[in-house]
Amino acid sequence: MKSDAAPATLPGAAFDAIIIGAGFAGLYQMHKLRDGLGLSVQGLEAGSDVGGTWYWNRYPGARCDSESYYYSFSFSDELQQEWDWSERYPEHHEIRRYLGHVAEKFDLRRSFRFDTRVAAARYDAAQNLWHVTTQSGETLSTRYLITAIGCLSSANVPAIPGLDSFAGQWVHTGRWPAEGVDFTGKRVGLIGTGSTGIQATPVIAAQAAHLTVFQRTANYSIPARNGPVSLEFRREVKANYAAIREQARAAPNGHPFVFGQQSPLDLDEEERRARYEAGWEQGGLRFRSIFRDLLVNRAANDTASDFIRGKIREVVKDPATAEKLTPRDHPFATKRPPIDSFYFETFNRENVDLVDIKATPIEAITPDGIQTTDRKIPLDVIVFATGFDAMTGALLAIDIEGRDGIKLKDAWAAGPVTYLGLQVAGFPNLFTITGPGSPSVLTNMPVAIEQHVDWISACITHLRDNGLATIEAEPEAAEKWVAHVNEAAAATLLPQANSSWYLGANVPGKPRVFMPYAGGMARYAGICAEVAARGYDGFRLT
Ligand code: N01
Repeated sequence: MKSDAAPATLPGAAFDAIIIGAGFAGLYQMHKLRDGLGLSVQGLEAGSDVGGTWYWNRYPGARCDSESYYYSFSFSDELQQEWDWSERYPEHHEIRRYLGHVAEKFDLRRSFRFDTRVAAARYDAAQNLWHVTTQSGETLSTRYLITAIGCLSSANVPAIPGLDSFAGQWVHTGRWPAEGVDFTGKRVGLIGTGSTGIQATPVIAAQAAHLTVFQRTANYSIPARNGPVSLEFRREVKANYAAIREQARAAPNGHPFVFGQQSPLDLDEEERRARYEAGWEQGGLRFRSIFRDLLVNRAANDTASDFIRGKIREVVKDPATAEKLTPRDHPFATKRPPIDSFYFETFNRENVDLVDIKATPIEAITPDGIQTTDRKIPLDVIVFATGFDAMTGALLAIDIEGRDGIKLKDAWAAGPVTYLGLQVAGFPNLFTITGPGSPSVLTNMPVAIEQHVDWISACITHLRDNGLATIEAEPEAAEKWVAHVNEAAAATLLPQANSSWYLGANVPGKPRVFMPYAGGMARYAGICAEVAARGYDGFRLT
């Protein structure tokens, strides 16, 4: 069959592909399909510009926890050679500038419609097309539908009684107003102490008249040790980019770090402490890779958890506050570990208070503040750093209907079921970039995104070259994959954090299922490559 056989069969108005989202994933997918394969592709994006997560997350202190030199695309050497990062951890403005530069360089904006939120998508078996309806009621048709909507994009605003009555301003960190929020002279309440709350706390405290942090679960955090990137470092990185990228792809989590080969249990107390101290000084997520077994051996993990608890006691001057800030209910790194710039130090400031809302829960929001079971805290601004309906929230916010009228929300009523995190049985030609069941949030995201985009693009090329028009996951393959995802999680300590968003525990009523694939990025990429090499084993191609 001719290589362009499948697209030629499409009715006139239908696109070959629609991509939802213009973040890292959507931009690269657009480039690959439009410029690489020559398909007709339409992008749809709810924001007013490119950026994805970085378009929405503009809260004070928002920066990436991956280091700038490897939190970027690897697909274009010209791009990686011409771009200069200014800091060890890129700040949100700088990442938006980077993605804007990518959009300019590859002329991507012209293929996206902005301010266009997708409301529904329906598979039409007779035509083998997806009909995609926007919130404004327009319907576009396409053969392939690709979601590039992010894993952490559906903001979780807790249903606290009285929120509507609040007379001040309230904001969610993942929907930060582009014009910013001026905290000068204000009494601010911040709810949530995940990566976001931990990044925002020191910056808000420095500006506000007073900051009250409402903590439900105490968290481990490692100092980021942010700072400017030297010219010398930049040169070295650029000279070695190929090797750095290869190392990132070969690593379990997409970070180009060498994991320690030892267990902390192999060392005596003094040497172990010296290693942890060195890791603490170096800062960042590298701390996790000092030893090989922190995420699989509870006794090994206890040594890291104890070390961090000791640091919190050293840094925070008031012992009662230090105790409240000390995590005891989950092992280190079983929830996504935050990294910070002077988070624990911030609780030594006169204008900062900590409220433990496990001990004294929030009862209500009143017109002038927050009422806990213990007292009323008057506030001018409330910041919700309460995270996201992770991994499935953004997909289920679209009314997706597959073959025979089956709705995605019904297919996933007991938790997401995917094959490789890439496809769902009953939803032909729908690809979910970094979908549940793929390593995604357990990795440095651009590595996971590039692997998915490359796989999907190669798959569509295969269909086209073989005169095929449909790919659909087999239900049995999806069931087996979910079992494997569960096995992979069970082989680690990750499921021990029972309040983790990896499990959906942060959203009331959400099924408790460990959603990302914990078997490692390199292993996962190998499985995907094998599946393709075996003629897309586990998929039905017609
Ligand atoms: O969200 P979270 P996040 N009442 O879910 C609390 C990525 N990220 O936005 O732990 C009171 O982690 C909740 O308490 P608990 C990164 O992958 C990346 O901080 O559920 N409190 C928790 O303390 C990260 O993991 C970067 O008991 C409530 C907090 O709110 C992910 O995004 C930067 C509550 C939410 O923490 C999400 O991080 C920032 C309620 N009803 C984030 N509901 C990078 O650098 C929730 N909480 C790339």
